[in-house]
Amino acid sequence: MDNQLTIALSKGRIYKDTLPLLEAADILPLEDPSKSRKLIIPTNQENVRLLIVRATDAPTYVSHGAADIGVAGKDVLMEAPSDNLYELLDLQIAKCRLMVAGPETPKPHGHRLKIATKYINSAKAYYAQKGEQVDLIKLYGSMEIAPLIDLADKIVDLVDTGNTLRANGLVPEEHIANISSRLIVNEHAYKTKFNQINEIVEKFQSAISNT
Ligand code: PRT
Ligand code: MG
Repeated sequence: MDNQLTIALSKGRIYKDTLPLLEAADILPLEDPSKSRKLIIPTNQENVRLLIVRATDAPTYVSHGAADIGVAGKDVLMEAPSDNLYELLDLQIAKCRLMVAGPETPKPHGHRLKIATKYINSAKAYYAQKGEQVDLIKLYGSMEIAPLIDLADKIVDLVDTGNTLRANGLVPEEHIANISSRLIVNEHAYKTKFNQINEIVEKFQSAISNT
């Protein structure tokens, strides 16, 4: 019987914050992905392995069953909803806020508001719900630059401490959503590997409520 379990997660803050939860489930990675170049990390449990993927790709691996379970930011799940997966737990990690931010002293503009963001769908939904017509400009990173060089009037981005905004003369203006990471599970794997997955879910759950 195939009792191999594959867990997709990104390195960086999600890995760092998921590690204590994995430990609570007695899953101990045999290598540190921040030091290793390996993208498939074995664990102390022979049949459990970690896939180190881009944060935005974790739901794709789980949706297609290439990973059985995974960890993904709510920002990623909101922006590109995936089929064939359940969002089982709010892991209460990698928390931040999705916000509108703009220059401390906004420049007057005679056009529709231009918003630069990598969260096009979330921004579109937010402004539609406000009944405001805006032009959206897709960027893949360093959004904070856009208002400084007049590519856009404002940005929609994740904010944690606010240091990145401040360093670029921007201020948070509107709160769109609270963000945290979620445990996602492939629907088919949840049936065929229920006991194995459910044990992890329960151990994660009690580790979360103990913090
Ligand atoms: O390369 P890519 O960015 O696609 O993915 P990644 O593998 O680098 O992922 P990572 O670690 O950047 O982000 C993974 C997840 O962490 C995101 O999907 C969020 O759910 C969550 N998270 C929590 C954050 C932040 N906090 C955060 N502060 N993701 C990004 N940031 C960035 C933000 O975009 C901005 O540039 O940090 C900056 C703001 O931080 P402060 O503290 O200066 O406000
Ligand atoms: Mg990043």
